[in-house]
Amino acid sequence: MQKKNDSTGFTLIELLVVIAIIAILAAILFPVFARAKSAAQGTTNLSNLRQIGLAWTMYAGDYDDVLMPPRSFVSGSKFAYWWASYDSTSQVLREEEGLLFPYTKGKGIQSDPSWPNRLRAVIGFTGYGYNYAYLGTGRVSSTSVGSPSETVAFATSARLDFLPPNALQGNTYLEAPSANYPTFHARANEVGHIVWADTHSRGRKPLLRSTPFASWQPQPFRQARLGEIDRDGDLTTNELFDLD
Ligand SMILES: [Ca+2]
Ligand SMILES: [Ca+2]
Repeated sequence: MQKKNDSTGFTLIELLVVIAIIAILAAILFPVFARAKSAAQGTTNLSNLRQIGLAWTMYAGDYDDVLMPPRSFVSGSKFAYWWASYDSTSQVLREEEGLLFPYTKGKGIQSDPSWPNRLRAVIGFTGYGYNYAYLGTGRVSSTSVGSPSETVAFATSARLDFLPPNALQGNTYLEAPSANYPTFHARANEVGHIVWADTHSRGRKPLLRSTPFASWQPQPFRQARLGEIDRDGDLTTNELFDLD
């Protein structure tokens, strides 16, 4: 005659061992999956930024080597920006009328698919910001950029909205350190991504502020992983943005 518990297959101890093994495997694998996801996110950003950088170079090629301006008048209350056109009267945004659209040959390059920001109607679904202060004045020749491989063109960018609910929003104009408003956004494994003026793209950790600056406290920016792109640690100089 068989014992009753033979037919159950597992003893309680065996079941507990199996559960423990599954728990250990999950603990090992989940961080791996999370890192893989972040790595994939970084790859998308690098690819998008590189295409934006190439499109930006082609734009200058078609306009007597003058680098893309911050915006271009279309008609009435409508302007074209690098990512889209926007009519402030009708509040209509058209990505296919963005200044870089003829060169990117498609929608979506201006957005980071892993960071679905749709919080600002005026800029739409964007994930990157332009070094507008130095490169995007509409009067800069591409030949006047002194060291293109050390000059930021575009980077992953966001901004803090200081109105409730203090959302983290897309930002299309990247600020240099001396502007005292960190907008370089690290959203993949604490790394942000940059396309430089020579169109090479790389990941980089933002310099996160630790002391009060202008009228701001550093904590909200640190928490949001918003920082600076700077080489010498002196935030009054913009050596990675300027034309020298
Ligand atoms: Ca500096
Ligand atoms: Ca420089």
